[in-house]
Amino acid sequence: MPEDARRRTRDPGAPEGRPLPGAELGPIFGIHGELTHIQPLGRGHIHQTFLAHYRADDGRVERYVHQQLNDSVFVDLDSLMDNFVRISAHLGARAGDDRRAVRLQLTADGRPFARVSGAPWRTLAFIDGSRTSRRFDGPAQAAEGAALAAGLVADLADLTPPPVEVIPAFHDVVERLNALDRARAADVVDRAAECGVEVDVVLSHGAVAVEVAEAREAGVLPQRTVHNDAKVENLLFDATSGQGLCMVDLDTVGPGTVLFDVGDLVRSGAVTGPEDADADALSVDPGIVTAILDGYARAGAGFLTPAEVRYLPVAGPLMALESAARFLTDHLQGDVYFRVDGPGHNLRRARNQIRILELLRPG
Ligand code: GN1
Ligand code: MG
Repeated sequence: MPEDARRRTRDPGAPEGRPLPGAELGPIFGIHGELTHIQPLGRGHIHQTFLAHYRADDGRVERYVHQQLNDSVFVDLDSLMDNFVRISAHLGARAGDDRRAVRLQLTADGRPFARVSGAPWRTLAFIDGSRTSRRFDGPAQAAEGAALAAGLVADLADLTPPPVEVIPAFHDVVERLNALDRARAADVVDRAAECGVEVDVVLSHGAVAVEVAEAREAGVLPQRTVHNDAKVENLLFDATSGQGLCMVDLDTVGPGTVLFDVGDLVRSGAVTGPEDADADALSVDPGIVTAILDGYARAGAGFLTPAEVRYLPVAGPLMALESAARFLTDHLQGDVYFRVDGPGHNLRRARNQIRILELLRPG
């Protein structure tokens, strides 16, 4: 291993100084080159993701993404990776261009993930010349991003059998609100007093969750295979042209309503700051909200029902509400789910999402 890679055995940005993976991963995943550089990638709250450079004998550099999977969040890794294999293969066959789909790099002995010193790891091919955004830079990019999300649903409509739901009731927003109520009552880390106002505000918005749950139950909002984590950071764009390439982070792809994806696009893409920015500084750009909703309706015209199109404006408030409830619940439970940079991080995220909810639903 070159000096550079050997020296960087700690991630300086991580509060716990988490170790960087070393040269042992390459051979496990059938990568023959020499590891020349490795660094943390992205801002995911669940897995730990790294970008690794390998130099082959002929001098060519190939880049791969190594991910240490969080198996306390995804407890059934076999189902997770069975979904992943089928979804990525299906999308890859559709794309016909290797920059337009995530490609899984199997282990040298043909498995989708490997245990290394007890920890589960998987590897993906890095998509060259791609970039991510934290939010949409204008209506054109918003429409492009919405088209990627609608395109994914269109492409997965004929994946049979459909992917299973790997985290049960993941977007059951009514249950998320009940869980928040229970977390406040249990108050296991003695934080309920400091965030009682926030909990009350979140619970006061429950009507939108009930409305959507009823529409789903009645079949007014059909069940489809959707992404289920369509925040803007999970969209890849061409670094030069800005054109949409594909969606990444396919772990939650499974049953749901299109509102989950549209809502995540709105709550993450139409706001002026990141998910943990102070709430006071935030605003929502109505032009971008419109571009997302119109862009999704246009790109999804081949499959969306009139009722789904009618419900699209509810998506942003629904997912901001769910996110606020989840961050607040995690704060009340002692920050056991989302990665945090210190105490209060989840509370800041929750306040941010409450602000977005209020900006999207004035009055
Ligand atoms: C998590 O893994 P990441 O950071 O892309 C979470 C999403 C949340 C998101 C909030 C499996 O996504 O549901 O919306 O954080 N994923 C899981 O940023 O819980
Ligand atoms: Mg994710």
